[in-house]
Amino acid sequence: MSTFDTVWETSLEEEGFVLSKKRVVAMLAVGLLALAGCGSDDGGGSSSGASSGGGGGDNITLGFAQVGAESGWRTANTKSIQDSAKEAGIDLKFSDAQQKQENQIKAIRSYIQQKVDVIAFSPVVESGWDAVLNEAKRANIPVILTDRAVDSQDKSLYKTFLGSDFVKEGHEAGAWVVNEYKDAPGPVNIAELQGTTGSAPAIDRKEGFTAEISKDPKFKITQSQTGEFTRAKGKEVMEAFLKSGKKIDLLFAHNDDMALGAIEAIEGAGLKPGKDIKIVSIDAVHDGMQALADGKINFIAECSPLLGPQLMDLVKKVKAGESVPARIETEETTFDQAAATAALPDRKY
Ligand code: GZL
Repeated sequence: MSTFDTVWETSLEEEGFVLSKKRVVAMLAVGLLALAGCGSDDGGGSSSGASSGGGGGDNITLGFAQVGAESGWRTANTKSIQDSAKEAGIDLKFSDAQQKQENQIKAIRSYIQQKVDVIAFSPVVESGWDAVLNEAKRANIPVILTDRAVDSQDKSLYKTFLGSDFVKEGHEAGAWVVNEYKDAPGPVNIAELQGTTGSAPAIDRKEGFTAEISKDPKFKITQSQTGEFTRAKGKEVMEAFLKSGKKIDLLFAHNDDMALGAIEAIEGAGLKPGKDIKIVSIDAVHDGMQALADGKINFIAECSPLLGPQLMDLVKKVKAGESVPARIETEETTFDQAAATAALPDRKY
């Protein structure tokens, strides 16, 4: 009889349980299998459980703290991450912070307590991450930034950044405006729907756009406010812009969802979006591309949400201790009406 058997039999008799060992081992096996499928404790927002599968992940557990579900872009980004984790055989613990930084910080802390192998997240805003990222560093859990960046000066707090160049997207949108109005005498009155205040895309897109239009003083941003990257808020703020009585020649929306909300407001005011008020946007999600093809939006700079496959490759490399580039930017393009019409049938999101 093995030592285990001796200890096992002894402890059970002392406890007064009369259970055959076979039955107890079977019960333990069932319990262990049930534990393997249990969900995550994200500490905030909503979460989904481990989604292992696919094989090849060598039992890697990734904790991902998502911004929220504020836009079509975010929905596509979440799907890409969840599908890619399954495909890569990586166990994904996922949380939705509902656009609140405190929920993302809680989620990261819960992943540290659960001792996940890697943490990845899209920081809802640029600032306020050093404390929790230092906690991950002290716990020897590597962190990958996806989509949005942080403004920390300590580059040792994360292994890499995977995402877009938002400043470039702003330049692309602004350059289209400068070209579109090259023969117009001016003034060209611009309303701006900014993304989430303090977020990297909002800060950087504004920087790039402003750099382009300030090449000619006829361009003036006469109204600018955050629409929080959502359709509802974009509509609400655009209604206020329209009610201000200030002339609006063009709307610059930091994402398609706010542009789509603004379209509802413009049509509600009896005006034609894309004609009475031209619209320039960023993302190129399906509904934005449809509005572009329909002539209600005039130009979109693409921002790809399909970061999942690259993220999972990075997770495996980082877990294996391999070196990875400090910054990995996604390939993107721009669309006018003809390009959107041609691209729509094959769009994945
Ligand atoms: C950009 C991403 C932004 C999108 C919005 O990478 O962070 O957040 O442009 C989304 O649609 O809400």
